[in-house]
Amino acid sequence: MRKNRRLRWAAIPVAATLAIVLAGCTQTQLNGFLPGFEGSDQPVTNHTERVAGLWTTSWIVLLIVGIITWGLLIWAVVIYRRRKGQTGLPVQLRYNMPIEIFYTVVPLILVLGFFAFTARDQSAIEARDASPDVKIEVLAKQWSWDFNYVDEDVYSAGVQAQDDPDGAQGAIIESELPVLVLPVGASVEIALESRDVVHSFWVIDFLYKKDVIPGKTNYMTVTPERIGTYAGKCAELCGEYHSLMLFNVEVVSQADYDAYIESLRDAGNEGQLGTDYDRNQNLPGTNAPTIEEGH
Ligand SMILES: [Cu+2]
Repeated sequence: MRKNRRLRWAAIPVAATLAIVLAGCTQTQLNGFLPGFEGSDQPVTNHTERVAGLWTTSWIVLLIVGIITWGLLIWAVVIYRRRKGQTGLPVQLRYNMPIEIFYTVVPLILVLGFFAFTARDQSAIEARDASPDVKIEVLAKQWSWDFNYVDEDVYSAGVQAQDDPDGAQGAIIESELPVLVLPVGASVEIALESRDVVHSFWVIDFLYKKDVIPGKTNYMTVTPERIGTYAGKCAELCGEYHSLMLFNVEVVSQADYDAYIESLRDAGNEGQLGTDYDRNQNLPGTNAPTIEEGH
């Protein structure tokens, strides 16, 4: 009883300190220093809070394990160090059943816990929407991106980042990067395809990347929730100009999205970019020569 009351009194300063410390934290710090949380309480996509939650919680658990382990290590090193005048081996300890069970069971629980939470979050993030509001087809190529707006039947074709001759060394002309425009609040399904080698579609602030593999279609399902421009890049070394394989994702209002689609139509970008420009024309099931034809 007395102990309980003391604990309760102790909880007040602890909670107050915690509140003050956390209140001083920026959104970025609270979310484990992941990008995309600065400047707004609105999450960038419907998945970013889930990703940040898994990341931050894992870090906290692992840091506690780390502090306990480092503490015990340093304690053992200091207490059991060789003193002046000591000779020979110290007392050798072995077959301590309780300790051995402890250091087998605790890591097992940790690994199973991390696995369970990761599997839970991954299945939520990877769940496909049966009827997405917007369907996009992304075609990766050495060294840029083409975007098909499937329902609207328009496209935009990209080129690799262009050097800015007036800028600093390594500067690029931002306005000439390929742009994927998405309406805010809409459930988007992005089909990822490659024209040549393996690439990886990475929108940094979406906290998500996925490999783009020739001959295979990967899917990304996401609802962008904050209007803004988000940098994207290829995250799989794909050749000489991999570093120039940049793009931007612009999340805009529905009206701005409709206007953008119209502008593509006005520019003559009607229809869909197909496999015609694929460098790989010999994938299984396409026009690879068979033995009968080739002999
Ligand atoms: Cu690439």
